[in-house]
Amino acid sequence: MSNFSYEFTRAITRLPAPSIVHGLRAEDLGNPDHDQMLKDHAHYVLTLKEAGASVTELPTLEAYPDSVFVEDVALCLPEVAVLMRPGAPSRLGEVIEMAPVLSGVYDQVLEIKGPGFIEGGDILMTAKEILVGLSSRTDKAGVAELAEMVSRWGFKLREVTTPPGVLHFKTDCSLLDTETILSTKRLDATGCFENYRVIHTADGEEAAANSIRFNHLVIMPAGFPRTRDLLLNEGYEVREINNSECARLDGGMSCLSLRF
Ligand code: CIR
Repeated sequence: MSNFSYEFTRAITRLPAPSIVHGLRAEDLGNPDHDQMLKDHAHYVLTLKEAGASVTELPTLEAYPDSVFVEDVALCLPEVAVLMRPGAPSRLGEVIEMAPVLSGVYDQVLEIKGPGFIEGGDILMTAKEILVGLSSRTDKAGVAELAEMVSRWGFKLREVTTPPGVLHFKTDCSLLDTETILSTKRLDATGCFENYRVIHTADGEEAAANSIRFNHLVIMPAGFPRTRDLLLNEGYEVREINNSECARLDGGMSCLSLRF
């Protein structure tokens, strides 16, 4: 039986626009270098293909600086795609751009209508449930609307919290296999992963938590050798991608694709 939480056939990505220099960020660490980001993005897409993905590569959207972070605008379940309602006002228009793309792939595309807000970066699908972290971008009303919507396919949704100062729930965790989560210690300390096996990122390597499992590969940001070695010792097959530019905008591996 296939496992919908990390076995996928398709991914959607979007090329970073030159306007990426205006992307949102919690802290000013300097502007990302667009040329470097294009190289990293090409490597990311190639690695998704190595993992077995058929990748739909969308063109740049200059009007939306953060549009490379496609994960936040939709939730792609096996049966249905749900368009999100980003809590960042500058990102609302990205949803309208993604709608026709998903309609071309899915028989059914639903949308979060509000008044609540919810972003894909706050949603972690596991084999048994959908975890959604409240954050500065995702509120209770957004979670409730999604919970009601997906209950019709039998999905169980659990509302959890994101530690203060962390942009999205998945900034601090990722799914490694049906029972294993890679998490920062600060997120795990909230108790949200009690029913899972948890591997902690190495101290000082918290940014490694935003990785993805796509079929046989774990795709993680480069530069976190102790966490990489932990994963290798656990038997995971790992690929590392330079993430220096996305990191300036609080982005990591999960944000850069929709996977289904
Ligand atoms: C933002 O603040 O919305 C973007 N600069 C980064 C979004 C990262 N997305 C994600 O973690 N899923």
